[in-house]
Amino acid sequence: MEAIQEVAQILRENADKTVFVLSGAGLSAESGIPTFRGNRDGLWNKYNPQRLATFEAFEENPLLVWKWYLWRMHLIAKAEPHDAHRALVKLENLLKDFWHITQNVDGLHRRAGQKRFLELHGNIWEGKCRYCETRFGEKEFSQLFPLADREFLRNLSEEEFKEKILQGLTEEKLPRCPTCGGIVGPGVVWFGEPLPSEVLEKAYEIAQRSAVCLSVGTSAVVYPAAYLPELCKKKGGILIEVNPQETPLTALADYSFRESAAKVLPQIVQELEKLLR
Ligand code: BJW
Ligand code: ZN
Repeated sequence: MEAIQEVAQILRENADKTVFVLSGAGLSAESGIPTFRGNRDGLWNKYNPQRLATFEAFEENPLLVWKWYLWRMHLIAKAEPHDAHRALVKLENLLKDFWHITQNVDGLHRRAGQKRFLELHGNIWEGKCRYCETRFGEKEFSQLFPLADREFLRNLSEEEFKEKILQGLTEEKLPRCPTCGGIVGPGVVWFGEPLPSEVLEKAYEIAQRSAVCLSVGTSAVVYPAAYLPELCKKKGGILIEVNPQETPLTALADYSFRESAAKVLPQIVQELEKLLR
């Protein structure tokens, strides 16, 4: 039997148990959103994304960090979910207790219609003051910082973005926290910051009880997220990896698909649908 069919069979056998996907930036790569550790866009290739995603970088140069985030927000605002996002929504509908645990902050899973998801690293459309811990929901944050409004960014052409944001943004225009006056940053989790505790606890609990874990489009080097598939495997679960590149999880995986998410996930779901018919 082909590996795709075997995996579909495994999902069918476990359709009444808990199954989760751990996803990373590779899931949204085919929507045109760059990964963290892959090829970089020319504009930003002199900066290491891993160094920009820290509070130290933000304290040192909030304008640079905000320009990088707004550049990504502009891409995300224009991006559309693709077949792999939609395949994960179908899995949620076909399986009894399916969870999509994502490291992605782009929200494309939600836009595709996913309901049972956990965002380990936060949400790029929200705001967070690191000086007093005040959090701002998307709506509230776009009022505080209209340049970060999703609709505004979606309607901005490349040229307008360069003019208004890359050239026109100054430190004085950055959002200030109404409580403490500090510069508010994006509502994501940077290196050295704790993950939201309720979300992480729920993710551990799901990983421990899951019969199957699919790791999709993540380099699996950032912890504690990368621990979730390991934990599932340790507890006797089956591990399936979808990634064009090898990762530290490959050696642990029962099945490894060296292909893109948009190619493999719809095939697995199609086979599963046949089995469940
Ligand atoms: C495709 C594809 C296609 C391409 N289809 N696939 C234990 C051991 C060692 C270190 C640590 C540890 N525990 C904690 C740490 C420290 C640190 C860490 O993990 N460091 C390692 C890098 C060494 N972790 C943390 O700091 C975390 N916090 C923490 O642990 O806090 C503890 C604490 C407690 C109490 C008080 C204080 C602290 C926080 C981690 C936060 C990570 N944040 C970022 C930025 C988010 C915001 C933003 O988006 O800007 O999250 S960094 C970045 O990496 C982002 C991602 O979510 C994350 C993971 O990357 P991901 O998604 O895997 O992307 P890539 O680019 O790495 O991989 C893409 C993959 O896709 C590749 O493999 C491609 O091949 C593949 N691909 N196209 C399928 N079409
Ligand atoms: Zn504050």
